[in-house]
Amino acid sequence: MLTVLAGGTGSVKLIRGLLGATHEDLTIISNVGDNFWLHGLYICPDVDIVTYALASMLDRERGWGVEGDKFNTLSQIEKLGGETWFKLGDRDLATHILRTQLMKQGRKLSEVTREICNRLGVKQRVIPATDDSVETWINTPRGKVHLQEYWVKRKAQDEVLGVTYVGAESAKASPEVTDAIMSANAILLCPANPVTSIGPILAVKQIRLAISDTNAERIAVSPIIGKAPISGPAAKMMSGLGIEVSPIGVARLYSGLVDIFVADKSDDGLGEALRRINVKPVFTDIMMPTAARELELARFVLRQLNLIGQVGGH
Ligand code: GDP
Ligand code: FO1
Repeated sequence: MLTVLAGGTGSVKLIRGLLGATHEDLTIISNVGDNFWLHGLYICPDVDIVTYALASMLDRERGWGVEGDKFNTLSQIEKLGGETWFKLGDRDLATHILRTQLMKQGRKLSEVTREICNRLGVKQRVIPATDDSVETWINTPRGKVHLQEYWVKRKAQDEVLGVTYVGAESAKASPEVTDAIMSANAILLCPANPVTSIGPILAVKQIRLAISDTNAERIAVSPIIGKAPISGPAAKMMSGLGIEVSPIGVARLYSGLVDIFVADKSDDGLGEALRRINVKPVFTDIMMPTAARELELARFVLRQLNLIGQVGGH
């Protein structure tokens, strides 16, 4: 079994590659830090991005939402004077409506996610990191705002003074999460925003402990090449927190939780510095602009874990 820690848009590129590269039993532990309430609905962007990708219905170009979705409801919400900064498509809205309804009946997020995955024919397990509320809030000169307000509504224009995972202190790992970590053959930390995607997962103490204690081999793929992320606000967040924006900065954040660190071949001068952080550095092309590159990087990762050629690995 391969257990994967995932955020959203960057993570699903590699997850899609893994789907094509292996028959390994995949379990995805999904970030919940960017979940929020809007229009009375509970929106779980990263859980949905992963679910839609596994159901082959993710809009590949945007990296979020349902492919070919229409925005009629959003247009009408605009006409009626509602908030439209977060683009919820018509079919995407069905997920949020159903999820909110089930949660209001007292069902846990992990149960509701399982139900939605089943309905969409997803065979892999998608488990939200926690059923408790953990929200990523960004401290800016204008005050503290939820990640979605910082990123989508205000388009990351504010300086980042700090990041807080509200609720993480008391949050418990979802049932099955610790088991998925302890009993896995390997753990993969996807190329994802280390502060807002992997950070909130690791902020749940039981999860961090399990990853630190497991006998599974642990591998991470860098979301940073040189001194810049491939997309998104990771650089602004890392530098705002005083973290070096480089593969080294990411590897330090994952210190004690990762055995192998995959960085871009253009960063192969960092081998010695990575070894000093106690990770085994490996270098390859880590950009995934096409489905073929997703597959190739997934195969590379599986080879590092000796999972290709085993249990159905192609
Ligand atoms: P988010 O929840 O939408 O921010 O998505 P993630 O956290 O999963 O992904 C964002 C991160 O993935 C960013 O830091 C990007 O630099 C990284 N990323 C995006 N595309 C790629 C890619 O093709 N290769 C690698 N290695 N990282 C990528
Ligand atoms: N990201 C945007 O930049 N703008 C949007 O309007 C937007 C809508 C959206 C709707 C559903 C969904 O599942 C994700 C959506 N995202 C949107 C992506 C999302 O905000 C981010 O990728 C993650 O939350 C960051 O971790």
